[in-house]
Amino acid sequence: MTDHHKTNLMTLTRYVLEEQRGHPDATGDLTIAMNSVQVGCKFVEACVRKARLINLVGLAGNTNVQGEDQKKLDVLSNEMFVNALVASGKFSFMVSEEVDDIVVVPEELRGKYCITFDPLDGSSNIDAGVNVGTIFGIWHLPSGPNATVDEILVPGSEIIAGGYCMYGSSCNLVLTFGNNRVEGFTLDPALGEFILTHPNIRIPSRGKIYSVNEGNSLYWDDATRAYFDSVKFPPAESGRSPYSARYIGSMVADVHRTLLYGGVFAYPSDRKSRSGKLRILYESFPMAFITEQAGGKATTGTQRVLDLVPKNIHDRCPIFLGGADDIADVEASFANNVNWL
Ligand code: P6P
Repeated sequence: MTDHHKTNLMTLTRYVLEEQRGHPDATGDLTIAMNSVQVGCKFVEACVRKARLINLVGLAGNTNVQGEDQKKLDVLSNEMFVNALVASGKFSFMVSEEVDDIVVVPEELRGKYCITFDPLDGSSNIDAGVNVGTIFGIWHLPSGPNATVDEILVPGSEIIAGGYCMYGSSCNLVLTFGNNRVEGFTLDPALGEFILTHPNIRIPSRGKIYSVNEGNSLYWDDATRAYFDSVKFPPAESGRSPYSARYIGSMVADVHRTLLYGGVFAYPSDRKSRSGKLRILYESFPMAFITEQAGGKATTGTQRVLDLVPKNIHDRCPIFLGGADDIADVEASFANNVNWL
Protein backbone atom coordinates (compact mmCIF):
# COMPACT_ATOMS: atom_id res chain seq x y z
CA MET A 1 0.00 0.00 0.00
CA THR A 2 1.21 3.55 -0.72
CA ASP A 3 1.98 5.79 2.27
CA HIS A 4 -1.16 7.79 1.47
CA HIS A 5 -3.30 4.76 2.38
CA LYS A 6 -1.31 4.22 5.58
CA THR A 7 -1.92 7.81 6.73
CA ASN A 8 -5.41 8.27 5.40
CA LEU A 9 -7.15 5.23 6.88
CA MET A 10 -10.85 4.69 6.28
CA THR A 11 -11.78 3.46 9.75
CA LEU A 12 -15.29 2.29 10.59
CA THR A 13 -15.76 5.36 12.78
CA ARG A 14 -14.77 7.68 9.90
CA TYR A 15 -16.93 5.69 7.44
CA VAL A 16 -20.03 6.02 9.65
CA LEU A 17 -19.32 9.75 10.14
CA GLU A 18 -19.06 10.26 6.36
CA GLU A 19 -22.24 8.22 5.91
CA GLN A 20 -23.93 10.58 8.40
CA ARG A 21 -22.73 13.65 6.46
CA GLY A 22 -24.47 12.20 3.42
CA HIS A 23 -27.81 12.60 5.19
CA PRO A 24 -28.52 16.32 5.91
CA ASP A 25 -31.19 15.41 8.45
CA ALA A 26 -28.86 13.03 10.29
CA THR A 27 -28.39 13.88 13.97
CA GLY A 28 -25.30 11.75 14.60
CA ASP A 29 -27.30 9.35 16.75
CA LEU A 30 -26.61 6.39 14.44
CA THR A 31 -22.89 7.27 14.46
CA ILE A 32 -22.83 7.08 18.24
CA ALA A 33 -25.00 3.95 18.22
CA MET A 34 -22.56 2.26 15.82
CA ASN A 35 -19.62 3.20 18.03
CA SER A 36 -21.17 1.26 20.92
CA VAL A 37 -21.58 -1.74 18.59
CA GLN A 38 -17.88 -1.46 17.73
CA VAL A 39 -16.92 -1.46 21.42
CA GLY A 40 -18.92 -4.65 21.95
CA CYS A 41 -17.31 -6.35 18.96
CA LYS A 42 -13.77 -5.39 20.03
CA PHE A 43 -14.44 -6.74 23.55
CA VAL A 44 -15.81 -10.03 22.26
CA GLU A 45 -12.91 -10.36 19.81
CA ALA A 46 -10.44 -9.99 22.67
CA CYS A 47 -12.29 -12.58 24.78
CA VAL A 48 -12.67 -15.10 21.93
CA ARG A 49 -9.00 -14.65 21.06
CA LYS A 50 -7.91 -15.76 24.56
CA ALA A 51 -10.92 -17.95 25.42
CA ARG A 52 -8.99 -21.21 25.56
CA LEU A 53 -6.15 -19.60 27.52
CA ILE A 54 -8.28 -18.32 30.36
CA ASN A 55 -10.86 -21.12 30.23
CA LEU A 56 -13.65 -18.85 29.06
CA VAL A 57 -15.32 -21.61 27.14
CA GLY A 58 -17.21 -24.54 28.44
CA LEU A 59 -20.20 -24.61 30.73
CA ALA A 60 -21.10 -21.87 33.16
CA GLY A 61 -20.50 -22.84 36.80
CA ASN A 62 -16.73 -23.38 36.48
CA THR A 63 -14.68 -21.15 38.75
CA ASN A 64 -11.65 -19.27 37.46
CA VAL A 65 -8.31 -18.82 39.22
CA GLN A 66 -9.82 -16.09 41.40
CA GLY A 67 -12.49 -18.56 42.44
CA GLU A 68 -15.10 -16.36 40.73
CA ASP A 69 -18.01 -18.02 38.98
CA GLN A 70 -16.85 -18.46 35.38
CA LYS A 71 -19.32 -16.98 32.91
CA LYS A 72 -19.84 -18.68 29.56
CA LEU A 73 -18.40 -16.58 26.75
CA ASP A 74 -21.80 -15.89 25.28
CA VAL A 75 -23.12 -14.72 28.66
CA LEU A 76 -20.10 -12.44 29.04
CA SER A 77 -20.47 -11.16 25.47
CA ASN A 78 -24.13 -10.41 26.02
CA GLU A 79 -23.38 -8.44 29.19
CA MET A 80 -20.72 -6.39 27.41
CA PHE A 81 -22.98 -5.57 24.47
CA VAL A 82 -25.94 -4.65 26.69
CA ASN A 83 -23.78 -2.35 28.85
CA ALA A 84 -22.15 -0.63 25.83
CA LEU A 85 -25.45 -0.24 23.95
CA VAL A 86 -27.35 1.07 27.01
CA ALA A 87 -24.54 3.55 27.78
CA SER A 88 -24.75 4.98 24.21
CA GLY A 89 -28.14 6.52 25.07
CA LYS A 90 -29.39 5.78 21.54
CA PHE A 91 -31.55 2.69 22.14
CA SER A 92 -34.88 2.44 24.00
CA PHE A 93 -34.89 -1.33 24.22
CA MET A 94 -33.08 -4.24 22.67
CA VAL A 95 -33.61 -7.90 21.79
CA SER A 96 -30.81 -10.35 22.56
CA GLU A 97 -30.65 -14.05 21.72
CA GLU A 98 -29.44 -14.51 25.30
CA VAL A 99 -32.43 -12.82 27.01
CA ASP A 100 -36.01 -14.15 27.00
CA ASP A 101 -37.74 -10.76 27.17
CA ILE A 102 -36.80 -7.41 25.67
CA VAL A 103 -34.04 -5.53 27.55
CA VAL A 104 -35.61 -2.17 28.48
CA VAL A 105 -33.15 0.75 28.76
CA PRO A 106 -33.44 3.03 31.83
CA GLU A 107 -35.68 6.00 30.94
CA GLU A 108 -32.89 8.61 31.12
CA LEU A 109 -30.81 6.68 28.56
CA ARG A 110 -33.50 5.83 26.00
CA GLY A 111 -33.03 6.81 22.36
CA LYS A 112 -34.77 6.42 19.02
CA TYR A 113 -33.47 3.01 17.98
CA CYS A 114 -33.87 -0.62 18.88
CA ILE A 115 -31.10 -3.15 18.25
CA THR A 116 -31.64 -6.88 17.82
CA PHE A 117 -28.54 -9.01 18.21
CA ASP A 118 -27.02 -12.42 18.80
CA PRO A 119 -23.88 -11.56 20.79
CA LEU A 120 -22.06 -14.79 20.01
CA ASP A 121 -23.73 -16.87 17.33
CA GLY A 122 -22.27 -20.32 16.87
CA SER A 123 -20.71 -20.31 20.34
CA SER A 124 -21.13 -24.08 20.66
CA ASN A 125 -18.33 -24.28 18.05
CA ILE A 126 -15.78 -22.29 20.06
CA ASP A 127 -14.23 -25.37 21.70
CA ALA A 128 -13.30 -26.57 18.20
CA GLY A 129 -11.77 -23.24 17.25
CA VAL A 130 -14.45 -22.61 14.59
CA ASN A 131 -15.26 -19.03 13.54
CA VAL A 132 -18.12 -17.51 15.54
CA GLY A 133 -19.74 -14.11 15.32
CA THR A 134 -22.03 -11.32 16.44
CA ILE A 135 -25.07 -10.55 14.27
CA PHE A 136 -27.09 -7.33 14.68
CA GLY A 137 -29.91 -5.32 13.17
CA ILE A 138 -30.89 -1.72 13.98
CA TRP A 139 -34.48 -0.44 13.79
CA HIS A 140 -35.89 3.08 13.99
CA LEU A 141 -38.59 3.44 16.68
CA PRO A 142 -41.31 5.93 15.62
CA SER A 143 -42.25 6.52 19.28
CA GLY A 144 -38.61 6.75 20.40
CA PRO A 145 -38.26 6.53 24.23
CA ASN A 146 -41.95 5.58 24.59
CA ALA A 147 -41.80 2.79 22.00
CA THR A 148 -43.09 -0.68 22.80
CA VAL A 149 -42.06 -4.00 21.30
CA ASP A 150 -44.82 -3.93 18.64
CA GLU A 151 -42.78 -1.23 16.84
CA ILE A 152 -40.21 -3.88 15.85
CA LEU A 153 -42.75 -6.62 15.04
CA VAL A 154 -42.90 -5.13 11.53
CA PRO A 155 -41.75 -6.27 8.07
CA GLY A 156 -38.00 -6.89 8.00
CA SER A 157 -37.72 -4.31 5.22
CA GLU A 158 -38.05 -1.64 7.96
CA ILE A 159 -34.52 -2.49 9.15
CA ILE A 160 -32.14 0.50 8.80
CA ALA A 161 -28.75 -1.15 9.47
CA GLY A 162 -27.56 -4.74 9.47
CA GLY A 163 -24.21 -6.30 10.13
CA TYR A 164 -22.11 -9.06 11.58
CA CYS A 165 -18.68 -9.36 13.12
CA MET A 166 -16.85 -12.64 12.54
CA TYR A 167 -14.19 -13.74 15.05
CA GLY A 168 -11.73 -16.00 13.26
CA SER A 169 -8.19 -15.89 11.89
CA SER A 170 -8.93 -12.17 11.56
CA CYS A 171 -11.85 -10.10 12.86
CA ASN A 172 -14.14 -9.03 10.00
CA LEU A 173 -17.07 -6.66 10.42
CA VAL A 174 -19.53 -6.47 7.49
CA LEU A 175 -22.15 -3.73 7.52
CA THR A 176 -24.86 -2.11 5.40
CA PHE A 177 -27.05 0.97 5.89
CA GLY A 178 -28.90 0.17 2.63
CA ASN A 179 -28.21 2.15 -0.60
CA ASN A 180 -26.98 -1.10 -2.19
CA ARG A 181 -23.69 -0.71 -0.32
CA VAL A 182 -22.19 -3.51 1.81
CA GLU A 183 -18.78 -2.70 3.32
CA GLY A 184 -16.24 -5.05 4.93
CA PHE A 185 -13.85 -3.94 7.68
CA THR A 186 -10.95 -5.80 9.28
CA LEU A 187 -9.83 -5.13 12.85
CA ASP A 188 -6.24 -3.89 13.13
CA PRO A 189 -5.43 -5.10 16.65
CA ALA A 190 -2.45 -2.74 16.89
CA LEU A 191 -4.68 0.28 16.25
CA GLY A 192 -7.85 -1.15 17.81
CA GLU A 193 -9.67 0.17 14.73
CA PHE A 194 -11.77 -1.54 12.06
CA ILE A 195 -10.22 -0.63 8.68
CA LEU A 196 -12.17 -0.71 5.38
CA THR A 197 -10.68 -3.69 3.50
CA HIS A 198 -13.61 -4.96 1.40
CA PRO A 199 -15.43 -1.90 -0.05
CA ASN A 200 -18.72 -2.41 -1.90
CA ILE A 201 -19.08 -6.21 -1.54
CA ARG A 202 -21.20 -7.69 -4.39
CA ILE A 203 -22.36 -11.31 -4.23
CA PRO A 204 -21.84 -13.31 -7.49
CA SER A 205 -25.23 -13.96 -9.09
CA ARG A 206 -24.35 -17.63 -9.47
CA GLY A 207 -21.81 -19.61 -7.44
CA LYS A 208 -20.61 -23.21 -7.21
CA ILE A 209 -21.23 -23.96 -3.51
CA TYR A 210 -24.25 -25.10 -1.51
CA SER A 211 -24.25 -24.86 2.26
CA VAL A 212 -26.85 -26.76 4.30
CA ASN A 213 -26.89 -29.35 7.10
CA GLU A 214 -27.57 -32.50 5.06
CA GLY A 215 -27.99 -34.39 8.33
CA ASN A 216 -31.54 -33.04 8.26
CA SER A 217 -32.33 -34.22 4.71
CA LEU A 218 -34.46 -37.12 6.00
CA TYR A 219 -36.91 -34.46 7.29
CA TRP A 220 -36.90 -32.14 4.22
CA ASP A 221 -40.02 -31.42 2.17
CA ASP A 222 -40.07 -32.29 -1.54
CA ALA A 223 -39.27 -28.73 -2.66
CA THR A 224 -36.12 -28.52 -0.50
CA ARG A 225 -34.97 -31.95 -1.58
CA ALA A 226 -35.64 -31.16 -5.27
CA TYR A 227 -33.52 -27.99 -5.07
CA PHE A 228 -30.48 -29.64 -3.47
CA ASP A 229 -30.76 -32.64 -5.83
CA SER A 230 -30.63 -30.17 -8.74
CA VAL A 231 -27.22 -28.82 -7.62
CA LYS A 232 -25.84 -32.24 -6.59
CA PHE A 233 -27.04 -34.13 -9.68
CA PRO A 234 -27.39 -31.43 -12.39
CA PRO A 235 -29.27 -32.70 -15.45
CA ALA A 236 -26.84 -33.50 -18.30
CA GLU A 237 -28.62 -31.04 -20.60
CA SER A 238 -27.92 -28.18 -18.14
CA GLY A 239 -24.19 -28.41 -18.94
CA ARG A 240 -23.53 -27.62 -15.27
CA SER A 241 -21.12 -29.41 -12.90
CA PRO A 242 -22.25 -30.44 -9.41
CA TYR A 243 -21.84 -27.75 -6.72
CA SER A 244 -19.33 -28.25 -3.90
CA ALA A 245 -20.65 -28.76 -0.36
CA ARG A 246 -19.37 -26.43 2.36
CA TYR A 247 -21.05 -26.30 5.78
CA ILE A 248 -19.28 -24.85 8.82
CA GLY A 249 -22.31 -24.83 11.11
CA SER A 250 -21.68 -21.24 12.18
CA MET A 251 -24.06 -18.88 10.36
CA VAL A 252 -21.68 -15.92 10.26
CA ALA A 253 -18.91 -18.04 8.68
CA ASP A 254 -21.24 -19.73 6.16
CA VAL A 255 -22.88 -16.43 5.17
CA HIS A 256 -19.53 -14.58 4.92
CA ARG A 257 -18.21 -17.22 2.50
CA THR A 258 -21.48 -17.13 0.50
CA LEU A 259 -21.29 -13.32 0.28
CA LEU A 260 -17.72 -13.40 -1.08
CA TYR A 261 -17.81 -16.56 -3.23
CA GLY A 262 -21.52 -16.87 -4.15
CA GLY A 263 -23.72 -19.97 -3.96
CA VAL A 264 -26.51 -20.74 -1.49
CA PHE A 265 -26.61 -20.91 2.31
CA ALA A 266 -29.76 -22.46 3.77
CA TYR A 267 -31.43 -23.45 6.99
CA PRO A 268 -34.72 -24.83 5.63
CA SER A 269 -37.79 -25.76 7.64
CA ASP A 270 -38.19 -29.52 8.04
CA ARG A 271 -40.36 -32.04 9.90
CA LYS A 272 -38.12 -31.56 12.99
CA SER A 273 -38.13 -27.75 12.86
CA ARG A 274 -41.33 -26.63 11.18
CA SER A 275 -40.23 -22.96 11.27
CA GLY A 276 -36.57 -23.65 10.63
CA LYS A 277 -33.96 -22.95 13.32
CA LEU A 278 -32.63 -19.44 12.71
CA ARG A 279 -34.21 -16.48 14.51
CA ILE A 280 -35.97 -13.85 12.41
CA LEU A 281 -35.05 -10.63 14.24
CA TYR A 282 -31.33 -11.14 14.89
CA GLU A 283 -30.18 -13.78 12.40
CA SER A 284 -32.39 -13.93 9.28
CA PHE A 285 -33.38 -10.26 8.90
CA PRO A 286 -29.83 -8.78 9.24
CA MET A 287 -28.33 -11.45 6.95
CA ALA A 288 -31.16 -11.10 4.41
CA PHE A 289 -30.69 -7.30 4.41
CA ILE A 290 -26.93 -7.63 3.83
CA THR A 291 -27.44 -10.24 1.09
CA GLU A 292 -30.02 -8.11 -0.78
CA GLN A 293 -27.90 -4.93 -0.50
CA ALA A 294 -24.96 -6.93 -1.95
CA GLY A 295 -27.14 -7.81 -4.97
CA GLY A 296 -28.38 -11.21 -3.78
CA LYS A 297 -31.71 -12.56 -2.52
CA ALA A 298 -33.07 -14.22 0.63
CA THR A 299 -36.22 -16.35 0.62
CA THR A 300 -38.07 -18.72 2.92
CA GLY A 301 -38.63 -20.78 -0.25
CA THR A 302 -42.08 -19.30 -0.76
CA GLN A 303 -41.61 -15.64 0.17
CA ARG A 304 -38.99 -12.90 0.55
CA VAL A 305 -37.51 -13.08 4.07
CA LEU A 306 -37.66 -9.28 4.50
CA ASP A 307 -41.43 -9.36 3.87
CA LEU A 308 -41.96 -11.51 6.97
CA VAL A 309 -43.57 -9.94 10.08
CA PRO A 310 -42.53 -11.72 13.31
CA LYS A 311 -45.23 -12.21 15.96
CA ASN A 312 -42.77 -12.71 18.82
CA ILE A 313 -39.20 -11.50 19.34
CA HIS A 314 -37.64 -14.99 19.20
CA ASP A 315 -39.64 -16.33 16.24
CA ARG A 316 -37.77 -18.46 13.71
CA CYS A 317 -38.05 -18.77 9.92
CA PRO A 318 -36.62 -20.96 7.16
CA ILE A 319 -34.02 -19.17 5.02
CA PHE A 320 -32.21 -19.66 1.71
CA LEU A 321 -29.82 -16.80 0.86
CA GLY A 322 -27.31 -16.28 -1.94
CA GLY A 323 -26.78 -14.99 -5.47
CA ALA A 324 -29.86 -13.82 -7.37
CA ASP A 325 -29.71 -16.57 -10.03
CA ASP A 326 -29.09 -19.33 -7.48
CA ILE A 327 -32.01 -18.16 -5.32
CA ALA A 328 -34.23 -17.94 -8.42
CA ASP A 329 -33.60 -21.70 -8.79
CA VAL A 330 -34.66 -22.23 -5.16
CA GLU A 331 -37.88 -20.28 -5.73
CA ALA A 332 -38.58 -22.28 -8.91
CA SER A 333 -38.14 -25.53 -6.99
CA PHE A 334 -40.65 -24.35 -4.39
CA ALA A 335 -43.07 -23.26 -7.11
CA ASN A 336 -42.90 -26.64 -8.83
CA ASN A 337 -42.78 -29.05 -5.86
CA VAL A 338 -44.84 -29.82 -2.79
CA ASN A 339 -43.90 -27.90 0.31
CA TRP A 340 -46.00 -27.86 3.44
CA LEU A 341 -45.52 -24.19 4.42
P1 P6P B 1 -27.10 -27.04 12.94
C1 P6P B 1 -25.22 -22.14 15.49
O1 P6P B 1 -25.66 -22.93 16.58
C2 P6P B 1 -26.45 -21.74 14.68
O2 P6P B 1 -27.31 -20.97 15.45
C3 P6P B 1 -26.01 -20.98 13.42
O3 P6P B 1 -24.87 -20.22 13.63
C4 P6P B 1 -25.77 -22.10 12.43
O4 P6P B 1 -26.00 -21.68 11.09
C5 P6P B 1 -26.80 -23.15 12.85
O5 P6P B 1 -27.11 -22.90 14.23
C6 P6P B 1 -26.26 -24.54 12.72
O6 P6P B 1 -27.30 -25.44 13.12
O7 P6P B 1 -28.46 -27.61 13.31
O8 P6P B 1 -26.78 -27.27 11.48
O9 P6P B 1 -25.98 -27.43 13.86
